[in-house]
This record gives sequence, structure tokens and C-alpha cells, in this order.
Amino acid sequence: PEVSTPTSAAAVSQYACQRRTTTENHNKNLTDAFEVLAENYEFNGMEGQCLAFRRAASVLKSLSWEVRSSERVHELPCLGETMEELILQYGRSFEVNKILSDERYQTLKLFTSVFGVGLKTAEKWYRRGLRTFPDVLEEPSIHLNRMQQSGFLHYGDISRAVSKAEAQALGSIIDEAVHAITPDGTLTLTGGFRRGKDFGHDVDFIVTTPERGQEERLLTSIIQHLKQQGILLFSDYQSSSFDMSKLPSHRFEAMDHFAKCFLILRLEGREVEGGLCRAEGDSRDWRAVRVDLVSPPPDRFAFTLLGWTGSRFERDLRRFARLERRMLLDNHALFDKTKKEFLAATTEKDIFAHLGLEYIEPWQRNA
Ligand code: TTP
Ligand code: MN
Ligand code: MN
Ligand code: MN
Repeated sequence: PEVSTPTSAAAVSQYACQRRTTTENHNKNLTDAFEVLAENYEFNGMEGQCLAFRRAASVLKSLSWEVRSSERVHELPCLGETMEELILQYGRSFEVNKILSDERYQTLKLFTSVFGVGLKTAEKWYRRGLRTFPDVLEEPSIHLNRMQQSGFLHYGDISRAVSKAEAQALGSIIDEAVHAITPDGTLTLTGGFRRGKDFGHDVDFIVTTPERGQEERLLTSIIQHLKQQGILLFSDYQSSSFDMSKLPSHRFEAMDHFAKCFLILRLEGREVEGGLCRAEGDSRDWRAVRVDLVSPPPDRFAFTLLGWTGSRFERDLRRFARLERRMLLDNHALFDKTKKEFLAATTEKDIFAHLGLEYIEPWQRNA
């Protein structure tokens, strides 16, 4: 399959896993506009339209040239006529501006930006006439769960981007915790920072131990260790429900079943080279940061790494596997439906090879 950066629009694959997409986006105005439209469709329960705009934005992100007119656009995959029209109007079209100033859109965007608040909760609050954080916090009939309470408490800090230097500092802290527990444990950076992004909304790590069946204990020990250091501000631990014999999920956006935790950690300024990312006028020498940890069994590591490296790339890998190879892929395993067997992998390269795909580096997966 053709995966080099094509200059011809006709050579662009409809699957993100057959495109190389770096963090350099030559069509940011357009993809930002498409993301607003996609999000608005999502807020209105129109999932098909939402997906169509996200796929189109992902195609535009992979291009090495800036789209200026619709002339080469109709050769591109995933870009329908509505989208061509939008490209002609260019970026912040009337429709996008209308959404951006819409009260419902603004409120749902605000509420879902709180850690622990999903679309359902945000809609419920909106229907009750709530529009601002004080509205929510002062409404006596609203019960916030533990995650939402922490979300509001640390809102300023955790809605602020995490820098690479901060991610590195957190890596050292967690690496130390892992090694204090088991000398042959490993810590691997994943998520957006593994894709080479300069900033993220959190930091994602995979922790492993070579001893089978010890992965859950490793995670709970790490949490305990962070607590003893006084830097654990919040922790939501989910134990493993992984079942080896189950087939990979058919669903695109399936969560995995490994032991994992969603944390908020206290990061000290002195730990970070070049200092913390802080709001202007904030003189504290620490900030709160979101961290995700997942702990798969050792033989599932490659699947977890590929899955958690994320972006649209990973969604399309699953879609490609299913539609083009009759295989089922998720964060746990790869199953060949023709041969009726699981395919083993110790590295990401093994998985690409099983799928008959050219290997694509993590920093080329910003789809
Ligand atoms: P995110 O951390 O949400 O996204 P990101 O790291 O790509 O971007 P950002 O810089 O904004 O943080 O998710 C990383 C990947 O983890 C994403 O592809 C989804 C995956 N994931 C799972 O596969 N299973 C899970 O249970 C969870 C929570 C995440
Ligand atoms: Mn370029
Ligand atoms: Mn992340
Ligand atoms: Mn995450």
C-alpha cells in the first residue's frame, strides 16, 4: 500500500493508518473549523455526521500542502460536497461562527471541560437552566461525584496544558515509584507525548512487571507510594476485567479491560526543568496535573502501547483490520477471523506486519 507523503490527492488513503501525519498541520484553520462542526454534531447526537467531519479533518491533517480551493479536494477521500463548500468559504465560515456563539454549544463545551463530566451530565445541567460553574456549584440539588469534585477543585490547573518538561518530570517521579516496588518493572510513555506533541491535556504511561499476574498489585503499590510521598491529589483505580478468551471488541472506541487509574498529581516547580506552566499572577511553586496509568499483562504490552498511543490513527487501524483483513484488533489482542486464531505480537511492528501494513512511527500518527 502507498503510504509515502503523496503530493497527488488521489493517492491519499481513506485510512489514517495508511497515512503519515506529523504534528505539523498545514490546514489548521480548516481542521479547527471542522472540529467545531464535529463537536456540535456530537452535542446534538448526530454521530454519523460527527464521525464524517472528524475523518475529513484527519485527511486534511495528513496533507503536506495547504488546501486553498476545492480543485484538488474532490480527489481526496472522506471529503464530501458539504465539506468542499466549507473549504471554498474557508475556515471560520458563517456556520462555524454561529456555533461558536451558540449558548448551548458554549455551555456544553464548558461543562464537559471539567474532569469527570461527560456529555450526558452536561446536558442534564443545561436542561436545568444552569449555564456557569457557580450555577452548578450553588445548586443544592446537584450531587457531584468524587471525580467531579476534584475536577472543579483543580480546574484551573488541569485545564492548563502540560508541557514536555512537566511530562518528563512526572516520568521520573513515577519511574522512581515503579523501581522502589520492583527493580525489573518498566515505565513507558504513551499517548500524545509519545506522538511527539509539545503539549497535552494529561500524561499517559504504561507500567509493566515481567511477573505474570502481578500487574494489578504493581499499580496499587504505585498509588500507595505516591500517596506516601504526599503528591496524590486524586485517584480513581479500576481493577482488571481482562478475559484472555474473549474476542477483541467490535466497537471502535472501546475502553480496555486492563488495570488502570486516572490520577491528579501534585508537581513541584523544582522538579521541572525550565519551571512550571502556570497562569499569569500565580505564584505557587506547584501545580496539579492529570496522569493516566495502565498496567497490562506482559504479553499484551504491544497491543496496549499501540492502542494508547492513540489518535484517529488507532481507530482506523481497527477499522482497517476489520474491513480489509477480516481481523479484530483492540488494546488487548489481534484475532484473525479467517484462520480463527489469535496472532501474537511482542512489538508494534509485529502488529503492523500481521495487518500487512507498512510500519508508521508514533510521531507520524497524529491523525
Ligand atoms: P488521551 O490521553 O485522552 O489523548 P492523547 O494523549 O492522545 O491527547 P492529549 O495530549 O490531549 O492527552 O488518550 C490517549 C489514548 O488512550 C487514547 O487513544 C485512548 C486510550 N485509552 C484507551 O485505549 N483505553 C482507556 O481505557 C483509556 C482511558 C484511554
Ligand atoms: Mn511540510
Ligand atoms: Mn494524553
Ligand atoms: Mn489520557
